[in-house]
Amino acid sequence: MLTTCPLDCFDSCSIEVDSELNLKGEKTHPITNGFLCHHLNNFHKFPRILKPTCRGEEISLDESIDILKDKLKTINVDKTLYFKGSGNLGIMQSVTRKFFNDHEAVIAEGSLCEDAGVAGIEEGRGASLVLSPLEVAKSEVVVLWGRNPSTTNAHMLPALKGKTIIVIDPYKTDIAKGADLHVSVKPRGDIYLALLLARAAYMDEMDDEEFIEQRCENFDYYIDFVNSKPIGFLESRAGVSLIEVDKILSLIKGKKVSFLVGLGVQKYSFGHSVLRSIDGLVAMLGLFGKEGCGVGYISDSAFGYKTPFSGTKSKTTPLPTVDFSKYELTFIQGGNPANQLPCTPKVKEGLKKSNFVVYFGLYENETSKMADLIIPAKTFLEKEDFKLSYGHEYIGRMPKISDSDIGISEYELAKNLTQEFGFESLKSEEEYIQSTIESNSTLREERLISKTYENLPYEKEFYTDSGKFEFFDDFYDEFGDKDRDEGFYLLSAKYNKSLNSQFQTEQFLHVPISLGLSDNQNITLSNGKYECEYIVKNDENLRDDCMMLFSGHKHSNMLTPHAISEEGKCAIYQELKVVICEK
Ligand SMILES: Nc1nc2c(c(=O)[nH]1)N[C@H]1C(S)=C(S)[C@@H](COP(=O)(O)OP(=O)(O)OC[C@H]3O[C@@H](n4cnc5c(=O)[nH]c(N)nc54)[C@H](O)[C@@H]3O)O[C@H]1N2
Ligand SMILES: Nc1nc2c(c(=O)[nH]1)N[C@H]1C(S)=C(S)[C@@H](COP(=O)(O)OP(=O)(O)OC[C@H]3O[C@@H](n4cnc5c(=O)[nH]c(N)nc54)[C@H](O)[C@@H]3O)O[C@H]1N2
Ligand code: SF4
Ligand SMILES: [Mo]
Repeated sequence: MLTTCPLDCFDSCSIEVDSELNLKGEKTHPITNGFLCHHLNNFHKFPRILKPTCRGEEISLDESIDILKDKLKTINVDKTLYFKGSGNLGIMQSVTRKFFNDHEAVIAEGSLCEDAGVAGIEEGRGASLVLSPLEVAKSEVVVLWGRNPSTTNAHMLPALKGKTIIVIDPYKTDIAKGADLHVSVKPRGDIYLALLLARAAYMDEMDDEEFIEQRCENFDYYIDFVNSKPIGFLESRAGVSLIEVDKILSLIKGKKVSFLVGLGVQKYSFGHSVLRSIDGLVAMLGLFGKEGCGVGYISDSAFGYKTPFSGTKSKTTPLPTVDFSKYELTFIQGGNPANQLPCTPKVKEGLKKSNFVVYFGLYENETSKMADLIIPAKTFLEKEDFKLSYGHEYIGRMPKISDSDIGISEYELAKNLTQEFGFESLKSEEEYIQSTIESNSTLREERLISKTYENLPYEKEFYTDSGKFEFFDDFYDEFGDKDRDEGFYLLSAKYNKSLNSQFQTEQFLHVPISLGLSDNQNITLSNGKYECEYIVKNDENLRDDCMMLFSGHKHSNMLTPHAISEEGKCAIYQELKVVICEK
């Protein structure tokens, strides 16, 4: 049978499952091309939670649900919090949100991931559409800008073969090592680099006058704004020289260029402006809506679709800075906030104070260890679902393939609670799934795709009120005006054997060789408020002003800030610098 990988990943692989539940990539799927990655190749090896527990004691599934119901009935809805992570991106995962919305509990809303960048994209383009590997394959040049597909997007790699590759990343990634050009931008410097590129491209008359005239708004203000920034200032903020800028421009001039932008560029308070600056450059070059061109980011997978479960009766609280201590009942599904939320000292303090924490998930993790009640989930093979992709146009069905005595599905749990509380009954799973698929899908060679991609992205329109691309003409960088020289940027990147904190994580602090530290030595870092000890690994791929932790490291968020982006309610992991504490 066929299903789809549930994980938070660009590729949404199509999977063949045999009668023994062995998983293989579907050979004829245009994106999956017959291979899966480490996570799904080893899926059955990772130990899952088998039994519900309450304060450490094993209980039956019915008992666990009775305890949850009792808490829901006795605790005030204003003191009840719903928090959902991104462990499984199936549409049906949010059915529990519907229950908590009907119950009028508080819903943690916002993003640990891409939403600062999305906010900027929506300001300029109106919607964040996918740039599929099938389109990237038609490019002549690919710019990997704060994105690392060899780890995070393996099914993009075939599309990069034979192309001119430019990597813009403070870390020398594996692809950067073999690239035509690697630009080791200063962290937080991408907006200045985008402006510098725009300025130099304009001087070189690379602006696409026809495209700008017909399809864009506000170009005159934009170019005045770009030209008002002194070149030396832009070079120093970007950490990139005009010579390197000229090299980039000479490689992309007159070519079909895809810009694949990742999380790296927007882990900052002004992340929305960074994406807007990159989009501005690309629009000025006239590279939207044309074959083999455009900007691809972590896109809006549900664009054009009518998704169920997004009721708005409830109050909300911003997810990246949620204060768990305010809640007497905290329900956490499919996430690991005690590891993945910024500023985990504060998160853990809050979880300790929250009277009753429920963890509904597949694996033991830092959060399950702090939970009062643990309810095991079913795996994606054991429940009905389907998935839209943020990296390509194909829609993935996820039918129930096997039975299991372990755990409960999100749908069954929500149905049970909905009945108990006398709320309007849920529709059948099939109804939710079918109506969502029908709301915006069509067939391409007998496979379901999103109708949005019958045309090239933005070929016909931008999705702004004017229908045109809107250039920006200002931004605010508070941090940039403070002392930028002291301490180290603490980068965070994804690890090839983990999916954030799931599966196999890595436990080192990567440091630049120039520091002269020894491998496996312990050092303590501080962000001015909290300190944390780490084990060192020398890494020749780092700039001298950077250190790096992989997402999922047990202390990856001990020193990240309790703060939120200016736009998009998004976490901003790299806003602060850290210093080494002298012993
Ligand atoms: N194997 C694996 N795959 C994954 C994941 C995983 O955990 N493991 N996570 C999935 C998820 S949730 C997401 S959101 C995607 C993310 O996918 P990506 O965006 O590709 O992932 P990141 O590793 O967060 O960031 C990419 C690069 O940004 C660089 N970077 C850091 N700071 C800056 C900066 O200031 N400027 C620039 N230009 N670059 C910078 C990092 O060095 C890194 O190489 O990947 C998904 N795929
Ligand atoms: N320092 C730092 N922090 C980061 C990042 C970073 O790069 N650096 N990346 C951020 C990003 S991009 C993201 S997307 C977030 C991700 O943060 P989280 O959403 O917390 O993701 P995971 O760590 O993958 O934890 C997901 C959990 O979901 C559970 N799960 C899996 N499948 C199912 C299921 O079908 N049902 C249920 N109920 N549970 C399931 C598993 O038990 C797993 O432990 O982290 C963010 N945090
Ligand atoms: S590459 Fe991504 S979608 Fe494919 S199996 Fe791995 S995690 Fe799943
Ligand atoms: Mo993410």
